[in-house]
Amino acid sequence: MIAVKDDTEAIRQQIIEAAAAARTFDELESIRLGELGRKGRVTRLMKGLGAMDAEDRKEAGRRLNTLKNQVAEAIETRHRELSDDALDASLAEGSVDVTLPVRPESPGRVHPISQTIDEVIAIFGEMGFTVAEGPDIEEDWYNFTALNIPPDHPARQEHDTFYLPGAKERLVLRTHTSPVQIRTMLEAKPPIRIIVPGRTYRRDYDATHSPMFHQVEGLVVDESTHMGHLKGCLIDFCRAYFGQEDLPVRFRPSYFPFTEPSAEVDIGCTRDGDEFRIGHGDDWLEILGCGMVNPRVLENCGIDSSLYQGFAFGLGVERIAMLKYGIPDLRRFFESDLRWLRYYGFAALDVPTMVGGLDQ
Ligand code: 2NM
Repeated sequence: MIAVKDDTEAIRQQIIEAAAAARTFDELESIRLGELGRKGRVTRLMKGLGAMDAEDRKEAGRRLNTLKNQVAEAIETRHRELSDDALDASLAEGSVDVTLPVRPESPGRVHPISQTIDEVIAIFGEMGFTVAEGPDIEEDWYNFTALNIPPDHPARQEHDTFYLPGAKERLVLRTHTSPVQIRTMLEAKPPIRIIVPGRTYRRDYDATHSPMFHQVEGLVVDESTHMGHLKGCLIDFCRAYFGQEDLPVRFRPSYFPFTEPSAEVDIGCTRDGDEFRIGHGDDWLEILGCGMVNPRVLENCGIDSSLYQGFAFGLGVERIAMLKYGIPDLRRFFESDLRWLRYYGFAALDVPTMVGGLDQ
């Protein structure tokens, strides 16, 4: 019926050459359909196998299968080459010389993460908090043990946390900024009133999680600090940050190893499918976690828990930036796409202050 041997050899040559010569994805796709599609040439040859006698079919079947695989591979190879070329072209087109000096007539934009952190600092600064910082690479004791996080807690598992290789003391990329609170309590005597903005790291990556993200945590420790202070402070923060004096704020019981009692803080919103509006409504959005510092944590830091008590809280910067500025996908924050930054970024001199509200 068909001289399978000669045919396959000629067809193979022809297709491989055609695939290698394709200049666009469309050209390549029409070659693929013409050969391997439902009515493609190779597909038709394979359908012809049914009409052969058993002996010929065995030999021809083997040849056609090999042909099909080689053709598919040639097409895939060309597809990869075209993708690489497209990437190279877009990199060349969008290249940025980061060594160039600033042009005063067209200054850069402030990244929404920096802007949001500055806004949070302005609000808590007004309440008397100072900013504390610490290392991104931490020891296990500061990141977990001192915070009363038990050995079997999921946050400690390899699966969720980046551990550094080769160290005798197990080093981790901090999973929250709380180790800075621990370092502060070890070094300073109460009263303590700090906020801690910074980078944090967890093994997670999708539209709402990035392996590197930002938190602001806060800590207040004094002789008579109580839950009322926690509530007043965080209600004020939510209302100032979202610029709504009567924003509904709700405290919902929760659990953290490092606080007791613990709560999640929600703000009021109206939801309509994926769309929502912050403010009065019959729905709630979670925006931060908080609680009274567990006395064990105070004792771990050498603070006498019979004399002192405190409250602490933590929030995700990307999350509150997305909510306030209507940014839909978290992954864009870290792609350094100048078009995105021009759109969502802030003017360099738009420094947040509490005078006249944050978002004039
Ligand atoms: C949160 C929620 C609740 C927190 C506790 C502490 C420390 F060190 F004082 F114990 N720092 N941060 C804390 C408490 C953080 O983040 C959602």
